[in-house]
Amino acid sequence: MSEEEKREGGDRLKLAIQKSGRLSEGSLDLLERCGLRLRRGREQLLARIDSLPIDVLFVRDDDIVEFVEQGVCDAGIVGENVYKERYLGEGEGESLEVVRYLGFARCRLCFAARDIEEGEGVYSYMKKREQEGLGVRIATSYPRTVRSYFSDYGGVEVVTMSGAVELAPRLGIADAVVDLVSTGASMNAHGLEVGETLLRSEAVLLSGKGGVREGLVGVMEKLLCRVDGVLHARGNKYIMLHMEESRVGLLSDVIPGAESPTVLSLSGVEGIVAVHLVCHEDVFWETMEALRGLGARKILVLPIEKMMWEV
Ligand code: PRT
Ligand code: ZN
Repeated sequence: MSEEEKREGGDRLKLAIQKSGRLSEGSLDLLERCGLRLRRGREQLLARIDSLPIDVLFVRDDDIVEFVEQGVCDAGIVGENVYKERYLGEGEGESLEVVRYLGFARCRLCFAARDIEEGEGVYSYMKKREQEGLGVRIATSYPRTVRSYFSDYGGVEVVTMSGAVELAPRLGIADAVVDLVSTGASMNAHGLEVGETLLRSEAVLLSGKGGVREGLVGVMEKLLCRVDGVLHARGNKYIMLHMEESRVGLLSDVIPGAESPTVLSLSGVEGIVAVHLVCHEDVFWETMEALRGLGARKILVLPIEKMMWEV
């Protein structure tokens, strides 16, 4: 990006998101739920938002941390794994901070090898290799994270690969791998068993540690408030049901935060009321069954789209 482009729109907050990949859909969905509609042509790398002074840049995920660090962008959405990998470098990334955990693109950075049990710890694997007089070569795209994690173990050699890491043992390049896993199917398809988890990751919103540029503080606050509203709503459900009025007090045994629900009378019906309440977690079938156990009927569970919930 040229100096001129950097200066242009200096009063607008620049947010970097992944152009295309596993973070894109979640990032765009979050922006939309925040009411930030993008004006974007198909191949455009930058899109304006009309409702707030925000420009969105579409880039490769690997560039996002660096862009925020260099001040090319004010904030960015990236996998925590990518941020941590950079943060572990000599001083790099230290000027950044995670301002929100966003709850999508969840995955684990895992150790995997052919000759281990599912979930096996690294320590027992290393011990076995040591007893056989062998060291371990680990292929990964996350060399800093791996070196740091294995710093207490001797005899570990890290082989850095930018992709196709799962193939390394079969190709004889390495004995084991450390790579991202969500279902584990890809590892298994390459004959590898998934062992210990080095890092759990999800998408995060990053910005500079000292906050954003002076003129953008208010915009960032607004953005964070909307993000919080979306995140909060995601973890909450709205429940409506009918039950005996005398049993309403028992609801808090089943649903956390149900101490003061809205109770409405039903016209022409004595002793039975309609109850409306917000449940601060996902509602599973077990919860529904427990509600029925309390005598609740006509139970409806609704998603909440947005929330501003001051207690
Ligand atoms: O092109 P660009 O550089 O922008 O994208 P990229 O190809 O480097 O990244 P991308 O889009 O693959 O992933 C972006 C981010 O998504 C990662 O940094 C993680 O934070 C997150 N994420 C979440 C994942 C996965 N889930 C995931 N499953 N990243 C990669 N995978 C891989 C996994 O390694 C395996 O190869 O997906 C494959 C399928 O996984 P299984 O376990 O379900 O078989
Ligand atoms: Zn990438």
